[in-house]
Amino acid sequence: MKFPIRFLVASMLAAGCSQPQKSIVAGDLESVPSKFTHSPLVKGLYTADPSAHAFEGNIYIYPSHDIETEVEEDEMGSHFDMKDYHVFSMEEPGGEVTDHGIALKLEDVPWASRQLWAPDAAEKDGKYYLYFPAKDKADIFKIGVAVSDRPEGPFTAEPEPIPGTFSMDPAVFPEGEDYFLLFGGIWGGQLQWYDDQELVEGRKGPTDGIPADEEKALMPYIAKLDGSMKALAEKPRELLILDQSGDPIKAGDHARRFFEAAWMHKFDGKYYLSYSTGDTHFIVYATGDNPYGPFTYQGKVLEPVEGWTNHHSIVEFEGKWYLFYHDTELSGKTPLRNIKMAELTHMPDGTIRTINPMN
Ligand code: FUB
Repeated sequence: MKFPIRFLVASMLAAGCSQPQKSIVAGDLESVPSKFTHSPLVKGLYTADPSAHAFEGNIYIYPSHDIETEVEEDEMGSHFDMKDYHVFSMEEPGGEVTDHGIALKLEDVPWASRQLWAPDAAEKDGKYYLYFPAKDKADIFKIGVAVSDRPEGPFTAEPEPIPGTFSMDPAVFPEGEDYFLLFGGIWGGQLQWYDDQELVEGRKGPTDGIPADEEKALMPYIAKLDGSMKALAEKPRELLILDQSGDPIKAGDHARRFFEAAWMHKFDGKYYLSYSTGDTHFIVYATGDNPYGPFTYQGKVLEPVEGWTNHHSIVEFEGKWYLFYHDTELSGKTPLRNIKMAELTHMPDGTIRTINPMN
């Protein structure tokens, strides 16, 4: 039996995460039993770290663009050697995914040397801002911004990174007139090389500067953007994540501590901070009463995917909530990922129903 792709993907999304489902790779017409709960959204190139937004009545997705590379794999993630961004859109969940082509290239970012990692985007007064991490000429991650009149770009990069930013994985949380930039990530993300937001000389590896197991874990950062959207309005503040007893999550608590991929959304008056736990491969979340926190750990959003990294976004579209994430279904290789989406459920008590990416 053959169905149009649109119908099959829409049915799978509507079925939620608790039902065993068939996975259809976009572009195939046959229904193929699969160990994966959801299907890749894009097949023609490798995509990862999907930051999704509802812009102009459509869903726009801002992912990393994974490529094959000769760069040797190391613990700092050098093999994630991305050189440009593509922007994708869909009119509705389960609809056709449009690749809008190259939105920004490494060679067009004057201050950057390598590794265009996970980006995000925001809209203000009809202009679109792409926030992206890259290593500068000294091989230190900074966060840049590029501007366009269209959500899909092309984007023009500012000549310098955003002053006061460091590390990687930017995500923008808009609330009314305010736009908050979240960022940070340990190991390859270099956050552990900073004390009090100052780079400490001599720290080089993935664990140099990581606190001892019984100490407070490193946390992501947040800062309000100023009216230009190209600069911070304030010094970044640490987003404190507490356990249920009110103690900061400890560095040795690898199943709950912050690793990378911070994302914020608001539901029913509560702020949700979700993030990847890195080497334990979960997407987890904590809730708080305002964007600056503190946040209290609540549970898992997503179980481990196939592939080492786990990175997501959460977006509301036409009254429903969606999780965007990636795995390595198409390649079987950690640095060659593909983006996916799933419907996300907030339970009546405010908890999030955990999604399992594997059947
Ligand atoms: O895609 C490169 C890096 O891998 C991202 O910045 C991290 O979040 C991880 O997904």
